[in-house]
Amino acid sequence: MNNVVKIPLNEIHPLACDVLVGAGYDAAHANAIAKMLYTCQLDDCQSHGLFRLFMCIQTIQAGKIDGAAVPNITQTGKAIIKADAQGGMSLLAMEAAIPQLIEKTREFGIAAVAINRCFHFSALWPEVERLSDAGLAAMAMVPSHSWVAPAGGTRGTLGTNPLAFSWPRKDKTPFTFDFATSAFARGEIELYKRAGKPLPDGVAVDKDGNPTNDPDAAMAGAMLTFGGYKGSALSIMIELMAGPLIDDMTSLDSMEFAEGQGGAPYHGEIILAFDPAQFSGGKLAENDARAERLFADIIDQGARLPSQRRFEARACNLERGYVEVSADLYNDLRALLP
Ligand code: NDP
Ligand code: PYC
Repeated sequence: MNNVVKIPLNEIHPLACDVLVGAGYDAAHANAIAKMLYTCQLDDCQSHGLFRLFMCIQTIQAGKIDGAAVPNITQTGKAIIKADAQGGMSLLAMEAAIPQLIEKTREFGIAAVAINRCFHFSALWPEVERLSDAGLAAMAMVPSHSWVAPAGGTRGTLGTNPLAFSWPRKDKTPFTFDFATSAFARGEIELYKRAGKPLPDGVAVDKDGNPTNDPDAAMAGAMLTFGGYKGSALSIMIELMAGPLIDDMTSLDSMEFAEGQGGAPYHGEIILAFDPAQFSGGKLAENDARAERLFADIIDQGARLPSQRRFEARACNLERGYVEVSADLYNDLRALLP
């Protein structure tokens, strides 16, 4: 970033809340969204930090979301907890369900939350890290809109479909990854467009199916999955696990539901949690040591673990007390204030 603005940490949440409440979200939703944006911005996750305020505002302007929806949690005694977001943003439903997910995972060894009927705009790593903070391993998946062509195809069928995983580590930051199964997240292409930068090869094809490096042509055409047919298969799995498995929409359904309007996709989300104490038959220390040997061997050869950049960014931003965003983004964000 060339021209940057420093935003003090204590100004991020109020800035986001003022924008969200001004746009029509109630205080509970605004607070949950602002917390998520703060968490991502603190770790320099630019595509899903404060930048996502634009998507949140477009979503409410599109008129389909209920900015005051109260989530309904059911099947609380079972290993599969249902969290109906009732047409609101996903985050309040997620927050309401996580404590029960932790409790049921400790009881049964494995449990899941199916969030239904939610609008979804956010990164998944903060959710799986809530679970690894509680000593559990966890995975989360969501579809999005059918912007992404399957391997060998030319038109959007799949979503950008992120997959997040977190593994708890004693006295250390967890092993976490969280990435779109498309070569680039849509948010990342939007940031390239804002910066006037060409995309690298292999990210998208234009509307005629030809490779393109132009962000506008990519968004009008079809994005590509990462890793060819392998990413494509993972993406299809996510469609199934976070769609039909939990009685909710695929990315094709979600795109249709949007009727051409902008904003966050509307669909479901699945979060799975695993209790290492139960899976390992109580041999936790022995198996923690096995996992640590694996991580050590990776680091020893000069490779880095996913999330390492993020944890370093967090430490740096906490120490200096501010985050940096591009001046253009900051000005556009301030223009959203009522
Ligand atoms: P990135 O490609 O930027 O990074 C994905 C992961 O890979 C991160 O965990 C990252 O760690 C890690 N990583 C990056 N480089 C390396 C490396 N050299 N060695 C080891 N690990 C590495 O992610 P995406 O752009 O695909 O996704 C960004 C965000 O967008 C995600 O949080 C995702 O949840 C979100 N998203 C949300 C969607 C939704 O519908 N809600 C849809 C699509 C995406 P680090 O952070 O430390 O660099
Ligand atoms: O970046 O692909 C993306 C995305 C879709 C919905 C929220 N983020």
